[in-house]
Formats: sequence, structure tokens, C-alpha cells
Amino acid sequence: MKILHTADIHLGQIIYQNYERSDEHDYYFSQLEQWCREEQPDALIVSGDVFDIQQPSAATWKTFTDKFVHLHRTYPEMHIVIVAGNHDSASRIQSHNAIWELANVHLIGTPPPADFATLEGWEEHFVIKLPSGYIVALPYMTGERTSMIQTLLDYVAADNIEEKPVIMTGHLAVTGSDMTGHDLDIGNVRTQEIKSLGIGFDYLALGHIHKPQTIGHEGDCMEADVTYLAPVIRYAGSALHVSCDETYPHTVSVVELDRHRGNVHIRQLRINELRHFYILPSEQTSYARAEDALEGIRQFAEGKGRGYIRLQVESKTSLPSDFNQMVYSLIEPYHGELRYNPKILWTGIQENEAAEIVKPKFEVAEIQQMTDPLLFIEKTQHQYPELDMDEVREAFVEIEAEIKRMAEENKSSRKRATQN
Ligand SMILES: [Mn+2]
Repeated sequence: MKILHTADIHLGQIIYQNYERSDEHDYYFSQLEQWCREEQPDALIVSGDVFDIQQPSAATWKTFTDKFVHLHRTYPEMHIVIVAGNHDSASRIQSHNAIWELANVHLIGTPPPADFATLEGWEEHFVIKLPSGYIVALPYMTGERTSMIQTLLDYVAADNIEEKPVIMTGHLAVTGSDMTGHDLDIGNVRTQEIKSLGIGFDYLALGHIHKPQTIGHEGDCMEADVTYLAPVIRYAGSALHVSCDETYPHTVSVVELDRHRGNVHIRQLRINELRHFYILPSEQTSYARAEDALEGIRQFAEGKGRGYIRLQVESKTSLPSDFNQMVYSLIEPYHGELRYNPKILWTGIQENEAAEIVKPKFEVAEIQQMTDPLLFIEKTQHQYPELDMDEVREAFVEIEAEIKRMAEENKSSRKRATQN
């Protein structure tokens, strides 16, 4: 059984409040298409966060449709399995499943209901049975669902008399993974123990953590070619740098399994990104004067002329209040090829001082009064030049998911109470 494993595509992402990334996604999909054609996998697995926001624009939905129809046509025998991540709308993804099934594309959005075990045929919603093996597909779920997962794996085990490979996919953070690039202070990624994910899979194809890695073999991040004995748990990593902290290479994994409980062979295909991230003047040095920083940008523009740039500045430097505006005017002629991250990296300051700078404070009571606090923050963000809106949005997505989960739990416990 052979699969291509990718994740965290974040279609429709607007980065640094300014830049849409559709040409970068086009470039990624053109590479993915070529790999599907060359590798001819039994399945392409997308382990969540196919979209960046829960209500993507019509243009972003069109991109999704165009890209996956094209991938299907590239190699029609291939199944495509897409599970919803925390950034996706579970119900929207699910609502498109029936039509996509006609093209061997399986969209798994909503998790099983609390009373799943009593529903006839429910396993088939989450288990995709291919001639070469099984794919257990789990969308993003908050909280541990060990018994549900194990029930699915037991269902597969009972069916699997020929000892075919068993793949499971999901969107979650496993305890012990390397979360480089994720801001743990604000996004606060909740982790799940490996043992809570059940027994019986040979390869667990994960998304959510953006750095490509095999759990327990973290040193292999840059290895092109490895073989391990099943079971193997792996993050494919994000398709593009979703933030400038993701300085590691991004890859798509080709995974080959010979049989159930056999060998898992992993190859990494390096994704070539259309725009790279740069720190100016360099990671080791900082600007001490505003003029030098502007001159540095000018030189970069004339030299490379394309990419995302972020400045590193001495903390003692006083920048004019319209400094960011000056930078935007400077890069204007490059028509979005040269892109600026206004969140400056300050050097030479104490930890606690740094925390003061990068964490603007809102009064909780103030925010509780608002019907749309995110809109308020967006509208007043100029008062907080260090605020990273992408991080704030992500935090709100997490909070919304948590509220939804709590409401669901309340509902099902009320239902149980009335039934008793
Ligand atoms: Mn993601």
C-alpha cells in the first residue's frame, strides 16, 4: 500500500493582514500533482486544515474544487482522503462529501456523535476500505475519544483477515511532538497521549503540528528516506510556511507499507516554496537605526526582490511612529512580491521586558461585553503594533471549538438525564 501524506494546507490564508497566498498554493499544488502522477499512490491523505478559516470565500472554495478535481483527473485510480482540522468547518466539509465521493474523494468533517455505537453502519463513515488496505479517517476532535477510536480499529481488525496495512489519519497534537513554529502562549495546543489513540494502526498520518516529524525519531526531520517497523506516527508538516517561525523545510511524505505489522518506508519530497522567509539584516545581527533598516530593505528589494521579510532591531532603537508605513511605501513598487511582517524582532532585552512588548493587554471584562471581540481587535490593531493577528485569530478558532464541544457535551448529558 502506498500513500502520499500531506497536511495543513491552509487555503485562503491571509498572512500579515495583507497578503493572500493563492499563487503560493498554486505552486504547491503543481508539485503535488506531479508527485501523484509519478508515484501513483493508492491514496492521497490530507490530514486536516485544508482551509485557513471556517468560512472560506467563494474564491477559496473554487480553488479547493479546481485543485482536487485536477488531482483526481491526474490519476483517477487514486483515492483522496481529506479530514477536517481545527481551522476547517466540520459541517461544511461534511456537507460536500456525497458529491465528492463520485470522484473517489472522501471528505470527513464531523466527528461521530456521542451515541455512535448504537447507529447502524456508522463505521463505514470513518473507514475507507481500499483493495490494498484500510484508512481510518478521523476529523479534528477536542478531548480524548479513545474508546471510539479503538472500536473503529477493532472493526478493521475483524475484517482484515488478509493482514493488509492499516492507516489511520487525524488532526491533533501528540504529547512529545516538536512544536517549533507554534506559539504556545496564545494558541496553547492541547496534547494527547499516544496510548489514547488506540492499537491496531500501522501508520498514523497526522496533521496539526506544522513541523514534519516521526514521533520517537525526531532526528529524521531532514532524512529523505527511512524504514521503521510499524506502528509509525508521523506529521507530514504544513504545505507552506504558515508563519515566519516555521524555518524548517516543508515536505510531502511518500509512505509504503508491505503488510499489517510490517515495515513502513517513508520518503520525503521537498516542497519548493514560491516565496521564502528572511530576517534582515540576518538572524545573528540587528539594526540599530531606522535608516539602516530602511536601507537594508531597499538593498534586499533590489537584490532578491521576492519573499517575506521581517526586521531584527536593537531594543534601544527608537523607530518613528510611522515606521511601518515607511516600509510599506518602500516596498510598494514590488507589487506584493516583496512582503513585510510588521512584527519586529527586538534584540538585547530581558525576557520579561520582551513579554511586555509582544503581549498587548486587553481587559477581559471589556472583551466579554462585546458581540464580536475579534472585529474590535482588528479595528484597533494599529494601537498594538506588536500584535500578531494570525495568532489572535487562531486563538479565537480554538476558543470557538472549545465552546462548541462544551455545548455538545452539555446537550448529550442533558439527553441522557431525560432518558434516565
Ligand atoms: Mn494547521
